Amino acid sequence: MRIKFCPSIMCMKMDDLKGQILKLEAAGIDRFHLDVMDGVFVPNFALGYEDVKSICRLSSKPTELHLMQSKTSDYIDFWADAGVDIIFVHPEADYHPALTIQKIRRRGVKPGIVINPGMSVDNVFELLRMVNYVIVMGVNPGFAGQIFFSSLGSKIQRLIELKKEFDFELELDGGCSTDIIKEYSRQGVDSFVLGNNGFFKENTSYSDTMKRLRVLSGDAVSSTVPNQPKIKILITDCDGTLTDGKIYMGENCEIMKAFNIKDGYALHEMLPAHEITPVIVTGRNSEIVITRAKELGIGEVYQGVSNKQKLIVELAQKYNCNTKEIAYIGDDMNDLGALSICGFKSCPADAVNEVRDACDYISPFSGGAGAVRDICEKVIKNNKTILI
Ligand code: S6P
Ligand code: MG
Repeated sequence: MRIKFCPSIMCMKMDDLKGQILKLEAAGIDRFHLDVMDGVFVPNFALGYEDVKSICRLSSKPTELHLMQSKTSDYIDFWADAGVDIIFVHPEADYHPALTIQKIRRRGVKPGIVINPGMSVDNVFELLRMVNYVIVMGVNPGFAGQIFFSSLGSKIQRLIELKKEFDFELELDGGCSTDIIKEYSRQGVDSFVLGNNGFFKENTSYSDTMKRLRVLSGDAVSSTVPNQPKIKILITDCDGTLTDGKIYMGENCEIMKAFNIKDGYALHEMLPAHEITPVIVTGRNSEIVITRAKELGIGEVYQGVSNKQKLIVELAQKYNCNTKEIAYIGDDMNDLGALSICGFKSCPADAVNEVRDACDYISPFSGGAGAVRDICEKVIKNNKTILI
């Protein structure tokens, strides 16, 4: 799923509300985060009814309201009337948070809960079944520009697991620096509130910052490289790319690896149908790779390759093409040289950071979990948009 980015209106220049909203939308944000603070639940004030109503009217993107307000339950109709799409409440603000959630849903608005740094998942466990969204606060609520609590990792991990069972979207709010976004988007957090940390205090334009966030969170926006020629060869590494990187060893030293059927279809059917030659290049040696390649009809398999970059130059000569007409998929440090000379540089979501930083396209899928299929589709799609 594409990561969602939700700029916090509170951190925006308020002297040009309409202009800022339009700029943010043009930059590719996903929804607006609107903080309401009542001076009681948190020691600060932010956004009133008329502000929220204007923002909802001006925005063509969904709006999410983060209510930092005591007795939230009494105000659900009031806020729903302002036209928001999602309402987040702090469970501790009401005696009966489940009732508040019901009230939100009855108004046709999607409910969410917010878990403060000092509150545990166990306290809100039953509510997780009732909501569409869960925010983990990275800071104590009330002010922008604070630093993300470093102790939240296990709480976030637990919610990443629970969201599969309860089907909610998991968002982080407060202190979402680029490092935090990079780390947690890879782990499975779905959305991030953008404030002073990773967005409004950056020196680049909203558009450029959004592009950078999309790439570092593994989203697919920068997959078309300017002046990219058509791809003729797609080279993939094996371990960690065509597989999940694990090697299963039996007691008699027999080794097993798992390949993904969807990746296989792309290499066997889709690439040849689009005149792209699939190649496997790996640093290890294994009969398993030969067997799998045979099954897929891949004639070009190079194993035990210590210098992948050199091999790519040789392959380009053999196929009478430029290395810019080669796409490469790799996941680890020994792929960096190869990636540096290929025209389309890509990796699975769980590639090491150095490789992710070097790539044009980071698949949202991990190695062995469909990354190669996804990248093949991307390359084929890009080829179709290139005329020569
Ligand atoms: C904080 C509020 C947030 C802030 C956001 C700003 O109480 O809930 O939504 O607007 O945290 O982000 P940053 O990067 O300045 O912390
Ligand atoms: Mg907030």
